[in-house]
Amino acid sequence: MTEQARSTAYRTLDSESLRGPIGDHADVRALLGGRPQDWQVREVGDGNLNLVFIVEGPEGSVCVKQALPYLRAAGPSWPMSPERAFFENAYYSAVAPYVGTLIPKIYHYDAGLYCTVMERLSPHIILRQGLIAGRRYPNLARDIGEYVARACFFTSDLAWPFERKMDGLALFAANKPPVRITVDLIFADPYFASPRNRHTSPQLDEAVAALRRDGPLKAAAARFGQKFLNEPQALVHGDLHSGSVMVTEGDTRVIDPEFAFYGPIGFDLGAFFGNLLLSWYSQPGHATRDDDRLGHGEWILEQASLFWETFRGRFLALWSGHGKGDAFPAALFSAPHDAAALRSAQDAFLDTLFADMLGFAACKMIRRLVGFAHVIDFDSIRDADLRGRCEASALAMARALLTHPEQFRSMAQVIDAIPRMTRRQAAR
Ligand code: SR1
Ligand code: MG
Repeated sequence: MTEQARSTAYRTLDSESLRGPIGDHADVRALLGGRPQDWQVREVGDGNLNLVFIVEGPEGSVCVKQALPYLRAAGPSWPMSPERAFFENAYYSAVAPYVGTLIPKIYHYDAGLYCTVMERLSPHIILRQGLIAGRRYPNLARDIGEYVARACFFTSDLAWPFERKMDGLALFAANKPPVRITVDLIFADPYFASPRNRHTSPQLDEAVAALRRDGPLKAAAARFGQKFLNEPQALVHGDLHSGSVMVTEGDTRVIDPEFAFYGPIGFDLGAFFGNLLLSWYSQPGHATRDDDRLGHGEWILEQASLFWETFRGRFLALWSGHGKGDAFPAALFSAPHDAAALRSAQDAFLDTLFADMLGFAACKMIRRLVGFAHVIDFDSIRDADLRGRCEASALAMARALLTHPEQFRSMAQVIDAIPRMTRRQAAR
């Protein structure tokens, strides 16, 4: 069968049937070495949506990701177009010139199988698992801050003439199923009694009932939902939580951009920031006799702060050095006396991104605590009372971020509002 014929027919791959289509690519065969029938193949996907295979040959290994036509987490009763794999590849192509080695190498995309052959990241692990295990990553916050600044700046109207962004908008406007999931699972379901929701019960029953009675909170979440749909500032990853980052001590990679679309920059910022906060709130649940997690908690908060500062600094530097777009045209600010006005406008824009980051972070936290798809930061805490206490504290912080934004104008105010973990809490 030719490569073309194989790639036209979609079927769900398994560890036997993927050998044919993968083996058709001479460069992948060379990378793996040996014959397809001798390769070791195992399915390792643990996410909500896709199949993920590791293929190992005598010379090397690759990762193969295939989009299923339904949600893996729910099964065939919840269909979802596998087209998201196309947009994942389109996103990688769009940001690759700007983000260097912060994304994996892509070897092939099979448009018929909705399947990508990419670099196997090893010995990397998923960041969320590393944070649960109490590991530290010295480059992480700077790398992700740089990543979001570069990916978002260079896909915004600040960097290029608007025609370029409009082409991107037209392309990614078709990535509707992931946007539908976000609209429903982040900005709607958590705030009413949707059958898809779950929470730690009975421990969180009262907190969840209070959340669903809280009119100002629901209005704030709805405003961020509206912003999500109405502010195509840049091409955003769309799902930049700690499960979408793979790490070693010295290397950071962003993966899984299948939710990519033109949206608010604060959505990516908030995803990463909110998941660091979730990790912080889950730490008492991972404390042991030997490790009270107090130091780890402090480190996580330092990273949250460093992430924002890195993003802010890099975004401003790019704006000053590469602002060739139709937003804030350079011609308007060419005289020395224009510098102050531009600087003030830049600061004001970064302030709006900061506020957006916090609001979206809060929405992301709430959905992981009381919505459909939870996170193992909390789910792996077996003592339900302890888990409930951790989750209730995280929920309270998220509610405060959404309902009292005036109290969180700076990172210091955010960090100060996070209750210091006590030795007693950590030891429980
Ligand atoms: C039903 S899909 C649930 C979540 O998994 C993905 O990682 C996204 O975060 C999505 O919201
Ligand atoms: Mg994902």
